[in-house]
Amino acid sequence: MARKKIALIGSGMIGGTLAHVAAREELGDVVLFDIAEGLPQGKALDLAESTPVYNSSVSLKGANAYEDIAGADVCIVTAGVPRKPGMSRDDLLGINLKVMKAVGEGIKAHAPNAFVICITNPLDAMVWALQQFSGLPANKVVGMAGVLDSSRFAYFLSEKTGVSVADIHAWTLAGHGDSMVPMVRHSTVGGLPLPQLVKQGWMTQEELDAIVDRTRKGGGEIVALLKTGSAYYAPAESAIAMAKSYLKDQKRVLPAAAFCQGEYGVDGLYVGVPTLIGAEGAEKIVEFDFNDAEQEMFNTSVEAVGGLVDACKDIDSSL
Ligand code: TXD
Repeated sequence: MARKKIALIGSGMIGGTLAHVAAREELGDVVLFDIAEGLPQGKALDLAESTPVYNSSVSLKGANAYEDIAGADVCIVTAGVPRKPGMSRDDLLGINLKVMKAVGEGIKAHAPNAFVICITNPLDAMVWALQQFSGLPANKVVGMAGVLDSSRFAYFLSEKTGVSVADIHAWTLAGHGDSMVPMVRHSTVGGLPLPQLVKQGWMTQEELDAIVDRTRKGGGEIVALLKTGSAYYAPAESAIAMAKSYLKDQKRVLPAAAFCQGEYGVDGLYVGVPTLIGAEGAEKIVEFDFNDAEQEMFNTSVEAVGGLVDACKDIDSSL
């Protein structure tokens, strides 16, 4: 069987880390693409020079032309610009929307059969725009945010309880932003739903509330520490988990931004929902039972996503 091909659109901090992990895990040949000249070539060469050390047989190549992503099985998109001082959220939206247009057209022309994972912020709106611009089927385009947010939630729960992360299943759903919804009743530590942990004295309600709050602000906590950028190790690992589930048809159920068509009462938007990812892409959305409070938080988050998508439509009349 021929090696798989993984195209990384954007070769910045997350793109470079994605290439490193993909090479170490021998997921396939890697093409690092970027508009910056030299950056993807330099990272690809540095990484290629490391493959003899750990005996990885994949190739790594840097590229500035979309022709080089031809036939990719997976495209992971991190291309875009981060928010700079003085720039509004709308300014960022407009700039990254243009980037999604270029990337979407590049994928449509050269890798129309790929499974596409978008990471660029604002995530839920950018993955929607990328699907529109690429014209790929909605089940082949997903967004990564929930695996990361849920992993942060799981890590904080592990730190508090002393239970291995292997025995924690944490879920964070809805949009990727301050209104994300950590699912307290559906998340478990050693099989126990979180409210039971509180009842049994593993932690107080206040401590659990603080973990939920820290999860919501997890991205900002890293930005404040790094000062020069945002998180990249955990985001890259999260996208690799999604790519692997597709490439190996693992059929894992992962929290992903998937295109909802009636699920959870959402129609025509991408939001974070438990998604079965296999060889057909996003194969099925798993529907948790929500109580009224959970549904209300979910709806609030979905409204925020809808607002961003409307802003995209206002900026680009072709949408
Ligand atoms: O959970 C999540 N979804 C996220 C999202 C978690 C963390 C970070 N998240 C977002 O990912 C972040 O807000 C950014 O929008 C992306 C990528 O983050 P990264 O840290 O990798 O950003 P960099 O280092 O700035 O890299 C972006 C690269 C950079 O090399 C640019 O030259 C390139 O994107 N770029 C482009 N590449 C191709 N085509 C175009 N048009 C383009 N424009 C910029």
